[in-house]
Amino acid sequence: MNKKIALGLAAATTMAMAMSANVFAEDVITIGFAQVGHESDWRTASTKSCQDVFSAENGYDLQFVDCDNDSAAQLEAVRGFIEQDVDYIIIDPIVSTGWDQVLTECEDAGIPVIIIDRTIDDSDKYVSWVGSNFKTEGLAAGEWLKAYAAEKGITEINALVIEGSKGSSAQIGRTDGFKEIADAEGWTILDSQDGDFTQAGGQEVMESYCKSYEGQFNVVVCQNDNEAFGAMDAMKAAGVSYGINGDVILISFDACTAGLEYVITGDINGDFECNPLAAPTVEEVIKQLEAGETPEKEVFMPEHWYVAEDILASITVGGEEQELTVVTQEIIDAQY
Ligand code: GZL
Repeated sequence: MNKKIALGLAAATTMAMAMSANVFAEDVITIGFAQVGHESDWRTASTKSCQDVFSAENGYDLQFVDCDNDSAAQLEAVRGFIEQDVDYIIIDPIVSTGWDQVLTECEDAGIPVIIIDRTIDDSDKYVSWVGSNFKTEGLAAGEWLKAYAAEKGITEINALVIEGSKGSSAQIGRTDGFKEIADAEGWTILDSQDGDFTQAGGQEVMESYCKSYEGQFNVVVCQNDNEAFGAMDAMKAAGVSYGINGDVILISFDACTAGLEYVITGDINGDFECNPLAAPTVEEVIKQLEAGETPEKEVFMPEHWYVAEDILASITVGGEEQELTVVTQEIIDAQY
């Protein structure tokens, strides 16, 4: 082959590769994801769900920011995504307020925003929210405790609550839901403090509770499993027994794998699931938008109410009968 033809072919090949790369670049959907942080097993599963779905192999360029439970950093991350001119922004809002200004900036930049998990309560400038009803989770925990106490012949409830990160919709909803049942049933909530959804936070608050309320409480409500792990360590150190064979009924939320392992052993009496695996549903929302369709404004994740003992089949939450699930190894093996 003469030199001129060879050079021409090489140039054409280079052009074709550049075009295919360019075509690939245009086909890639860029997503900015401002995640709460890395405070819990639940959060780890939530992050993994997004990273698995929005991968390069699946045609995405995921710009991930771990905001380390810092609201100012989260707003800054979102503004960074606007500057990068990403195609979509996903936010799991650390707290539920202070969002309208930055969401207006996203709207002005023509970038659709999808909220996952926690809610934003002071703006509706987003396309969809995919998450859980936290008040329902709190109501379910209260309704379960009411039925469980009746079944066990427990007539007096003196509860201590270890709340999640103050101002998060998960903390607000679970607190309000459980308190609604407590007030209706005349239970006493001796104290309710912020454990920040961490194991260290749960342990610190429970250590303080064991000193301040020694011998006065028979229920501990932890607003996530990692707080429950810390609370168990603190109660053990203080000589307080808990679980199905203990003096204290222990209630938790999230139902992560490690949490359910404590349910099957009877250390946690009831664990109210909050499903972190939102990414496949978020991808469906993005595909609808790519196709010019209008997604649902709210999409609720499926959840289960897990218990250690097979003594109650169901509870009634908000007038609706809801099944209770006794934890098995098979359930644990399939959990997130
Ligand atoms: C609730 C989620 C909460 C989990 C915690 O949907 O935002 O934050 O319950 C996590 O484990 O830290």
